[in-house]
Amino acid sequence: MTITLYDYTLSGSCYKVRLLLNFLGLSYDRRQMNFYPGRQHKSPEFLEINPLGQLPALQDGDLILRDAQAILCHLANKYDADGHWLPRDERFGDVMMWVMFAGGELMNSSAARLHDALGYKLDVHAARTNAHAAFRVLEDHMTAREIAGRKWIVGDTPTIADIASFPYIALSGEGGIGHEDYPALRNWMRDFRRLDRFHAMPGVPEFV
Ligand SMILES: N[C@@H](CCC(=O)N[C@@H](CS)C(=O)NCC(=O)O)C(=O)O
Repeated sequence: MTITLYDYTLSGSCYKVRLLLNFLGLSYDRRQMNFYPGRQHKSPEFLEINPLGQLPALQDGDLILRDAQAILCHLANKYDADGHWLPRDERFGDVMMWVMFAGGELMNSSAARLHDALGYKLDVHAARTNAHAAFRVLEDHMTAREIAGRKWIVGDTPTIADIASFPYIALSGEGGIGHEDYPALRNWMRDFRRLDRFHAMPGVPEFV
């Protein structure tokens, strides 16, 4: 079965999907989209794939999916038989809660970055304020997890909750959102970047 990722290298949302594909060791066709300045994600051809005109999108056989979080769930459900990345036990709801948080509140960090990097017209002050509020929620959670001797958002091993949350925290400096006030998030990002098969992107280098 061929997997095709409609991708843009600098997109943190596409990066979520590349991370899981890499962790799972899945090969895939990478359809590089000219997001900027070409706006290929708004072309009639791509709107047939995703009528929202957003990246990423994924085709897996006959199935076409949009939304990074939905794609992570699909890939983990289909290709991660032992449930490492999406546990099917009592951790499931907790993982999904944080995956939704990554696709919701944490996207304020993406908005601030799009404003600063690509000149998107939006209320960047509100985006930064909301991103900091979201970072604080995860910082408090990860501080409690550290005290309990745990490294990951849920359970004892990384899950798609960590994958979905990582990019827009790691890239937030590009939207004027620093990590100074978030020591537990800094520790968590360091551990994430040390994972086997971790995949870098511009702005998020390999751990050295
Ligand atoms: N809910 C989507 C949002 C993805 C998203 O915001 N993608 C950006 C690129 S990083 C995009 O395509 N923006 C174009 C637009 O919204 O018009 C997801 O989480 O995958």
